[in-house]
Amino acid sequence: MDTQPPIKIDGLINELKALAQISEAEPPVVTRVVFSEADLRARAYVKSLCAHAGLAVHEDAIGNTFARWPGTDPGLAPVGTGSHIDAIPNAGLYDGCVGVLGGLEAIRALQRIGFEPRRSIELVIFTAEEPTRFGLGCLGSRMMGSVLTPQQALALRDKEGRGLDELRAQAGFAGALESVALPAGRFHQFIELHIEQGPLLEQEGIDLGLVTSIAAPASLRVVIEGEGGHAGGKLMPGRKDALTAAAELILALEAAAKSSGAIDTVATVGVCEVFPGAVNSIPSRVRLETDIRDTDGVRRDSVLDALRSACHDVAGRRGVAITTELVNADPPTTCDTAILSAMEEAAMEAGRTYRKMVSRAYHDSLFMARVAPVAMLFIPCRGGVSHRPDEYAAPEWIESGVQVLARTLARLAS
Ligand code: HGY
Ligand code: MN
Ligand code: MN
Repeated sequence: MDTQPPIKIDGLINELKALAQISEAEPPVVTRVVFSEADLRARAYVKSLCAHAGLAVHEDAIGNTFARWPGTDPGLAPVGTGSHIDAIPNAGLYDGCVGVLGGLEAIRALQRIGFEPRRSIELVIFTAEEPTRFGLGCLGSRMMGSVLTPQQALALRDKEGRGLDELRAQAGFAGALESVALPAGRFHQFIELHIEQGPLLEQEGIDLGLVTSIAAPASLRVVIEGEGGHAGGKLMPGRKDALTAAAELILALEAAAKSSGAIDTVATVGVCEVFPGAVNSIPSRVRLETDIRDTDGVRRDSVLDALRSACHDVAGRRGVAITTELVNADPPTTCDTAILSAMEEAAMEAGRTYRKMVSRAYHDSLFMARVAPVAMLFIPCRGGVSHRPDEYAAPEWIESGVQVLARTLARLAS
């Protein structure tokens, strides 16, 4: 492509900032949990931008949103791009949103130079990429990829006990859940622009990451039932403290990840719910939500097994009851070489530096890979920081990513 698609980076930054103002928390903190009032306002804002760009917008039965730029050959499967706009509590403004608003800007830049795609180009905004509401990430793309059935989705509950049906109806989404699953071939290819959520690109001074594989995420729910009691009256011998038992499990999980033999193995306990949660009452029940990932599925599963055996060991030694529930254990995905080549050519054409790399975070592309060839394009984020309000991507990083995304989309859609 000899004409440089003109990226209006100032306008894009303003849109990202405007989107960030739509939050359940005080700006600059972004919190936007799926189906919340803020989520719905954010969706309305992004859909208005898509409509203003002349895209045909529609939503599926759980709010996955599709904004299509019709191609000259409507009979061909479209090329997709996009990401998510929901945000975990205490998040920043770039995670997901760069892929949605950056994808829109890539389309607008191609429109500005009069490019006419043969294949339609479709921007996708996935519902519930974050696990905050239901404890399971990528709800929308899992259902699109038929990784999560409607029955499994209907069984999910948030901490108030509300289910998908109730919440999606309140949000104004209707239709059979079966209709969310995409038929094979619905998309020709799919590419997602995202911040790296790691430090490598910035450290190495490289403009772009061409993602070759996406790590395999798993989540194990652990519930420890001990015996409560008075913090003063109950002496230490014979206690069945659920929280000290949980503490042993948390450290065992950390040790298992650190001793896996690979730097790619990570494990986190992000949720620790203590009951009754009174300072002078011995914890009788603890719920742990654990997050275990690796680029290698077998290694990841060995850490899951180490945690399960630690549960068995601690239960026996401490006389507590421990139950585990596997929330998800997804395989890693390998990105498509044809899309990677198109991205590489586009980066060279745009004069940007790049490197191949893995994605340690999971993304909707992990599940879109079930129905189409996928790849991801990373831009740096300052200090590798993400899932924090100080998450930051410099305008020149974003511009470089959108520029190469636009060129890649033009290649794939020609
Ligand atoms: O947790 C993740 O990897 C993603 O940011 N939801
Ligand atoms: Mn995230
Ligand atoms: Mn994300």
